[in-house]
Amino acid sequence: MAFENLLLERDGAIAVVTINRPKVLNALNTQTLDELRRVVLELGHDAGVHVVILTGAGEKAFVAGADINELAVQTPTSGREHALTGQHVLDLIENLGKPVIAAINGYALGGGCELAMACTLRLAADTAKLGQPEINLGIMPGYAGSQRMSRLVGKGKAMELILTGAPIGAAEAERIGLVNRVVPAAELMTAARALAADLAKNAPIAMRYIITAVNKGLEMPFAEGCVFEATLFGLVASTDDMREGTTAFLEKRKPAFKGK
Ligand code: CO8
Repeated sequence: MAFENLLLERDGAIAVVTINRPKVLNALNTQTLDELRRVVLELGHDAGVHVVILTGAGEKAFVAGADINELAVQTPTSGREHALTGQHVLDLIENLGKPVIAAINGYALGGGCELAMACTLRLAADTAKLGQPEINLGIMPGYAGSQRMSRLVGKGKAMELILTGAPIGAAEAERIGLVNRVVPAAELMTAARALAADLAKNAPIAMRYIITAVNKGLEMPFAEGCVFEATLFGLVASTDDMREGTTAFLEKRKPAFKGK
C-alpha cells in the first residue's frame, strides 16, 4: 500500500509507522489522517504484526497538531465532520487489539497529543513537549482530547492543560501519567523497539483481550466490567496459547506462543 505522508517499516512482528511531514512538524492534514486510517486497518488485519510503533519524522516533532491551514478555512459542517473523522481514526488505534506504542520524539500538541493518548503506551524523549494549545487558536480539542485527557490524568490536570494551552515537558508528563516513561532522545527508538520486542513475545489473543477489557471496562459500571472480564477470561482459557503458557511454566521452559 503506497502512502505519501507515512513511512511504514516491518521488522518481524513489529511495524513502525512514521508520520512524515517534517516541514510542517508532521501536522495532520486530511490526507495524512486518511492514510493513518488505512495503515491502521492494514496492520490490524495482518496476523504477522503483533505490535505497532507510531512516531514522527525528524527530530523536532511527533505531531504538532491538526494542520492549521485546514482549520483556518473550516465551516461548522466541515469542522464537525473533520472532528468525527479524527475521532474515528483514533478509536481504530485505541481498539486495534495490538499494542500501539507512541514514540514521542518532540512536540505532541493538539491533535498530536490526542493521537499519542489514543495509543496503548507512550514513551517520550526527554526533549518532548506535550499539550493541548487549541485554546490559543480560539478552538478546543476535537479528536477526543477533552475525553481521553481527563481519563488519563484526572479532571483537574485535564482542565489545567486544556484551558491554559500551556505545553508541559516530558518529565512533568510522566509525573502526571500522561506518558509511561521518559528516555534520552537519542535512545527513544531503541527503547520503543525493545519494549515492542518484549510485547511481541506475548500471546496475541491475551493481549487483544487485555486491551479490550481495559478500554471497554472504563466505559462500564465496575460490576459489569468484571463480568465482561470473566467472559474474556473464559475465551482466553480456550486458546492453545493458554495451554502452552501454563505447560511451559510447569515444565520450567519459555513459552512459544502461536496466536491460536
Ligand atoms: N499546522 C500547520 N503547520 C504547522 C503546524 C500545524 N499544527 N505546526 C507547525 N507548523 C508549521 C509552521 O507553520 C512552520 O511552517 P513554515 O516553515 O512554512 O513557517 C513549520 O511548521 C515549522 O514551525 P515553526 O516555525 O512554528 O517552528 P517553531 O520551532 O518556531 O515552533 C511550535 C514549534 C511551538 C510547535 C509551533 O510550530 C506551533 O505552535 N505550532 C502549532 C501548534 C498547535 O497549535 N497545535 C494545535 C493545532 S489545533 C489541533 O490540533 C486541533 C485538533 C482537533 C481538530 C478537530 C477537527 C476540527
